[in-house]
Amino acid sequence: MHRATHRHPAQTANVKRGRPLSALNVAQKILLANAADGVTELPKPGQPLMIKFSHTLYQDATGTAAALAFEKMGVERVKTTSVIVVDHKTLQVGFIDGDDHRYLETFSKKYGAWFSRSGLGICHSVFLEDFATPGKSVIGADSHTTNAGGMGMLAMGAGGTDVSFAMAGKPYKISMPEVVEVRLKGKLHAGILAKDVILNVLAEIGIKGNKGICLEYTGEGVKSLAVTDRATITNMGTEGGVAFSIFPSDGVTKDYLKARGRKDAYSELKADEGASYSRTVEIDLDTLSPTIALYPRLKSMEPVGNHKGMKVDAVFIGSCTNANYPNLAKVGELLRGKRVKVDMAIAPGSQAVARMLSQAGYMEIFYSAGVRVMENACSACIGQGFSPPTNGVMLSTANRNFAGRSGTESAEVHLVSPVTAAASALTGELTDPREAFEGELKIKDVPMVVDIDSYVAPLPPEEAAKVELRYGPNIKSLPDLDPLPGALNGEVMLKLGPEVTTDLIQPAGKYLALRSNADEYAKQATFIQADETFSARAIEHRDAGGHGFIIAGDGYGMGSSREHAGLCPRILGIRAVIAKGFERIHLANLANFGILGLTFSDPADYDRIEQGAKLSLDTSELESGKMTLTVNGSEKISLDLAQGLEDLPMIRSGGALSYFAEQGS
Ligand code: MIC
Ligand code: SF4
Repeated sequence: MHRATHRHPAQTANVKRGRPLSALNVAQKILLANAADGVTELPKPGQPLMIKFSHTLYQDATGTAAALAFEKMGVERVKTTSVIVVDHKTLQVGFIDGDDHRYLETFSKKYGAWFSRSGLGICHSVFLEDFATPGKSVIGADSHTTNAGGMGMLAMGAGGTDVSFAMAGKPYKISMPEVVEVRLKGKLHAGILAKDVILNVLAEIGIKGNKGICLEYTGEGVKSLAVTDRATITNMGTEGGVAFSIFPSDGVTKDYLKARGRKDAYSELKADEGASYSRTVEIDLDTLSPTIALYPRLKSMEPVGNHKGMKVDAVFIGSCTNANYPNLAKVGELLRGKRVKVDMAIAPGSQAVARMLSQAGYMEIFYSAGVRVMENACSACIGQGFSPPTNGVMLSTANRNFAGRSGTESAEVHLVSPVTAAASALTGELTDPREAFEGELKIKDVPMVVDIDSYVAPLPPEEAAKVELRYGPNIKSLPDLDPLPGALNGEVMLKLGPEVTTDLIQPAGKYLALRSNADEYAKQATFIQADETFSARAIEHRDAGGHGFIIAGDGYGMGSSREHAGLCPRILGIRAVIAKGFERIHLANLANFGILGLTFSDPADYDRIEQGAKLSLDTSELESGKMTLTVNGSEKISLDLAQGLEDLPMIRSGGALSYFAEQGS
């Protein structure tokens, strides 16, 4: 039998039926519309729901591993509208990145995906411009895939393996979220951007403990927001850890699609009269002020005024969050006829944005203001160039400011809106943008640049069949992972505190080049910032037959969707992570690579295990969801399985790919 016809374990989940709902909100409507065949009602919050995604997205940092996984699935052609974008690894110093790009291009041609070459833009920006479709759904191997929620699309991030399964046509299991309404009152005023809105939403909902919810934006304020503004807001729902965020699809959406030459993609999406929500958060746009998210990990969201005068060494304006035309044009208006006092770089979100800036004359303004214009790519957002100096302070318009992500461990990166960043570059210190202009901050209107021919379009099946995949010396196929042993016996290789990010587990920056060579990536980078002896110790322990454990606090695996944060520790012999709590995407990634995710039944027991402690765990008990851990031969600690029971067969078999292969044999 053909392998692709077998079921991913996620598929076998029993979809529990809830009560039929009469008046539906937008989130419920879109979930129902994209539910897998046979699902006619929504389950209760927390219960599994199978989604059949219409679109999938890969980028080049997570995409090579995901593509290698897809290859192993033995499927002839993608079953979704698939988009593959080169945007992260664009430094291309040496052959490694170029080889990855060529591999992804041949992969796209062979399997029927759209391909966007390096320099054409950031995956979420180009996806919004040319592919996002109201009412449809996308799952992407990048946590900010949520960006397309601004278009009224069900848009979620996941690990690359899960995205590949979706691309192969498999339904994907989500946990039915509670729908939280974010009601926007009033309208945005000059100098206040969508970035300030989302930072204030995050201040309201917090950045932890939100994985069971999704956010639906409602209220009169919605219509004053452009599609790009809406996308900024849904993009950064990820920083709050929510499953997804969604805006309705309305006249603003229709006009945007029309301007992009895609009017047929429009459909209306609105909540039914009387639709209800699990709770409501109200944001009054009229009263918002420019906001800053302090380093690190969006520690707190505060009015810029609280830190006015903070000295700034460098300013970066870019990233999928807000490097769109209206925002960058506003930056142009602020800089018109002036000169910046500190190093400043701008990276437009896409080539279309860059061309519009150029046509409107803003590129000339940037250059004459002394700004460095970088590539239309992720660039400094992911430490690919423009790293700040030692102990430097950088203002960035990106969505994340994890320690070390900028490429400079000692630097502090604070997150602000593009106009706050530009106003501060003019003074050399944190500045309220409203001090830098008078009136409305009007921008030049230019027609949208649409260049669909810039993509490599999917080849017809007969031609695709002739394409040969091209690898390179650094592209190594994914390792075979052995099954879970009946008992785990080994040491705590590392004990960590709360909020361990995937950047701490598996850093990007200069290590990004190694994404297609998991063995080397594991050896050189895993936990390097936490403990540079980690990988050598883990390898020694693994080779001596030990099973490695990680102990951590709450929020383990927050941040990026990168599955290498599961795969690389697994290669180094880690078989279980015991934490006070996990983030959604990372927990799924651990399961996909056969690593057990376990939580303390009593969180206080975290204090009873030290690094180096000898642990043993009988894995035959796992099906009960509860188990007893033995510490140093005698002490007992009770643990709960954090992953779903339906994930166990996959974890037992060593991970998603081996499970899939077993099922197909
Ligand atoms: C990020 O912003 O951290 C990334 C790089 O886009 C990641 C994906 C990755 O780790 O490659 C993400 O957000 O998922
Ligand atoms: Fe790229 Fe940064 Fe967006 Fe991630 S958050 S996709 S690195 S621009």
